[in-house]
Amino acid sequence: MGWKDMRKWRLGRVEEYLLNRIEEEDAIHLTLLDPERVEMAFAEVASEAEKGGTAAIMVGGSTLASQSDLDEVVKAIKKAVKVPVILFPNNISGVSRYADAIWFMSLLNSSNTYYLIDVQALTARIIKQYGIEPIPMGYIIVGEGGAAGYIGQARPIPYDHPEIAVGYSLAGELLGMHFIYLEAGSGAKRPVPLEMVRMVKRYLSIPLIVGGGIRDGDSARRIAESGADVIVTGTLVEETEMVRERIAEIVSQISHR
Ligand code: 1GP
Repeated sequence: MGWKDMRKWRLGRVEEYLLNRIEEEDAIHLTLLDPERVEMAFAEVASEAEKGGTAAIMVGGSTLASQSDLDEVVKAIKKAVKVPVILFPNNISGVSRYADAIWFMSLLNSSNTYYLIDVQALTARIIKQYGIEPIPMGYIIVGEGGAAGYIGQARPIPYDHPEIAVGYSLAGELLGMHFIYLEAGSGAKRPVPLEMVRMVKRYLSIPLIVGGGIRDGDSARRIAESGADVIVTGTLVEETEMVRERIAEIVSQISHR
């Protein structure tokens, strides 16, 4: 595609789908599966999450090193669900040709240019070649930050400084990103504070994703009411046998409010 065609450029299929669902349902839920949890029955968990009402399956993990393991997991999930499978890459190993889309993300508050732009430069060409739909996203780590904060060499934004989160979120929007993701880190003891979600939402004109440490419908609802358009949970499905019910509980609390 030459630059002249760019004027006719439209949103990709998966992005369009996500925006439609947000519009129709107020807030949506995405399920994150980490291919490194080898004991997990990925296809079954994804299918149960879909039945519970999750809008898409995200696949990725902070320490994922094997692209071939990722391929197998993505293929298995693709066979089991109709909702899109979106990559959530941690590094060059986080790209699989079998996925529908990829969060083409930059860790905006990393202190290392590798996570800001270099890993994107290393993977951009194959993403285009494979025809995986890229969804540009600004990723911002707050509070504890978990493994993502540690590996990504982030300078996590303190919970009591929402104004800093506003600055990074808006910088992402003005740089042309389509989504902003406030991440407390997988398994965080405290999710992103409501005041931070509220303040970012007040200024932001693009959809806001919030994840990290969200375990139940109540906390998901409070975060959605504060302004999150997308709620991501990961650990939840690793800790329960009742994937469908637990996801359905969250979805019922955040959608059609
Ligand atoms: C991590 O935000 C996601 O990237 C999900 O976090 O595992 O705590 O649900 P949890």
